Amino acid sequence: MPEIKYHPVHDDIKGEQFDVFIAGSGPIGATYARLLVDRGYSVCMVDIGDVHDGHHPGAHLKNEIRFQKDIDAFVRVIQGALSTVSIPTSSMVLPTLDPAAYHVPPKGGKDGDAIITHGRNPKQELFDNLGAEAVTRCVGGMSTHWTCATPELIKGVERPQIFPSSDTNDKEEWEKLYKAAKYLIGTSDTQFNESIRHKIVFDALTNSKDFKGRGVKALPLACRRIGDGPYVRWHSAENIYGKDFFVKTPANGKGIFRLLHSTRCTKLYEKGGEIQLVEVRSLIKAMDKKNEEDSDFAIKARVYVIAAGAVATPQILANSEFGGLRRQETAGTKNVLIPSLGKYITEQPMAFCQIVLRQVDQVDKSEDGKDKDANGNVVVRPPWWTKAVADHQKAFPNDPIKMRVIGSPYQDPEPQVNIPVSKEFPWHAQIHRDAFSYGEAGPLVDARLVVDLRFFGMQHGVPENRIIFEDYRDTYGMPQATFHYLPTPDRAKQASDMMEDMMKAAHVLGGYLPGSNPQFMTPGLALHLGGSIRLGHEGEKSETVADYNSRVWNTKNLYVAGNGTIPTAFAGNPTLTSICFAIRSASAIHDYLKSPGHVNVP
Ligand code: FAD
Ligand code: G3F
Repeated sequence: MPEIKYHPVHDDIKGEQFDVFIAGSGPIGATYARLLVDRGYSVCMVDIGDVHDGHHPGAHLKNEIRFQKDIDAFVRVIQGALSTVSIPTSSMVLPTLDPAAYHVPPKGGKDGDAIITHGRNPKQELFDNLGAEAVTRCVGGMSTHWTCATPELIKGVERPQIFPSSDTNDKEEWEKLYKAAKYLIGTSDTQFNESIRHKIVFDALTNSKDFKGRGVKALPLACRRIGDGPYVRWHSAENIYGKDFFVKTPANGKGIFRLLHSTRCTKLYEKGGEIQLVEVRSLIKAMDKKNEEDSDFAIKARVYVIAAGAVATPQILANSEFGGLRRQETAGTKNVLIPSLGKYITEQPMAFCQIVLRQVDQVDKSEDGKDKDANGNVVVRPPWWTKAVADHQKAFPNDPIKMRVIGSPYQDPEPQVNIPVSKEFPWHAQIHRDAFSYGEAGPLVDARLVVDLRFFGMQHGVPENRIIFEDYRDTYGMPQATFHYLPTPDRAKQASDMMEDMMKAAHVLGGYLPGSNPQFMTPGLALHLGGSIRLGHEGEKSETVADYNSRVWNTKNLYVAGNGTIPTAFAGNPTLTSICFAIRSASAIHDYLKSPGHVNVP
């Protein structure tokens, strides 16, 4: 182990030994921090990214009024936040470039000479890439701009088994974990109940022949409506940290918390299965070339948690030479600490389209003065609906759509409907309105009438599907990630069935928005990469990275966290389940730290 000198970026942490070190400040790192600091431990967290808002570290950016009034404007925020992981240089050949201009061969020179800028990767092939897989680097991670969909994974179809030999224990454990996770992130499925569009979509699907009995329900979302008005507070890592978490002097009984932003977790040093210390780099200090050497320093802790997302977590472990490097694979992985690092990855195939609602003319009384549905049947509208329409008509008598106006005090909340995963239909459907890096409604139609259909399929882990790290470096100086990923034939067939199902749902609701016809999205766009640091049971050591407490096999004090830990095929959004694993793991860390030989907490 090389000698690393302690280097004080912040004087008060010079040479200090923390109980717990955490890499990554997203919702999963936040879960560990909150639970361990609340139990009295000292925690040092580093994040490679910057803080957007010093008063509210890790806050959801969509809470800005501007985006609540115009959700489409948020598309640019998401696009700005995401950095694509691996872009094949062969996709960048420009045949029409001026012949005299500098032509770089698509594969670069020798591997070591390749210039990696913004994810361009000479080792990445087009055909087996996860071309849209991306990372976010900022305090709060992806939760600063996520959709907040927080469903449970479905037992028997997607959910991993923590206790495979006892159904009862397994069920009880998951109930306990999901309850705690929902509390921490603040999930609810009632915040869009009083939305005309939500009810139109919900009723149309529930009453249709294809979706009756499919368990159509409100999409569980981590958010709260502000009063009974049109605006919503979206939750993020900020809510997990909780109030007054970043104060220097902790409340009685609570531990110390230090966050070093713009600080890269570079490498862990291990001896005899025990992590001795972690090397980190202050990226701010390193910006001045003359300080570069001084910008690397060490942090010492009793326990190390790597929660840097499903790509950067294995990347840090690979940079520590624990496994996952192409060089090691070529040499044979027998002697590496984590032979399965980055293998068996999963990602969700994704189908998408947008429709323009058909039924909106029925939002108010028809000409004979009675409320009627699309088939002309008389229906009784709930009082909040009739009041909303009456208020709207009073304020906007000339609006041809008898519905509340988006962006006005009469704003109608968006639809947030979910068709959950089942054995027969193994995909997760969101029929809603949300911003992503695509799917802007555009000015051609009244945005009130547009509904997004996002269907997420699943893939199980196979060893050939993997993320592997090269010797050359990405923009942040870490080993460049390459994907080798193809859907298996059975799951490919399921994706095709899922597309058909989405088209049926679209047909129930309206007509396709021109330009947003049914399509498969570039693999990786779901941003639900799983399996890169997967959990397993004693008998599964050779195909997994860590046990069900998230402790890396053959180590005493190294834990991994995030969606990469989920070992099963899943279609639902994974973050809630990753929070569950973090809760379970934080509890195991507490047991470890309070055991003899470790710090004693009350
Ligand atoms: P991240 O949120 O990715 O955080 C990882 C952190 O690690 C980052 O802050 C990063 O800066 C830091 N980091 C990386 N490398 C290093 C390093 N070397 N050293 C130090 N720090 C490092 N999921 C859902 O379940 N439901 C949704 O509705 C949903 N919607 C989404 C919508 C969008 C637009 C996007 C982009 C994602 C969405 N996701 C959703 C995914 C969700 O945001 C992630 O699952 C979740 O944020 C993962 O949490 P995490 O803490 O593991 O990782
Ligand atoms: C995903 O990462 C989220 O989980 C979804 F909820 C979201 O709608 C989607 O991205 C957008 O493509």
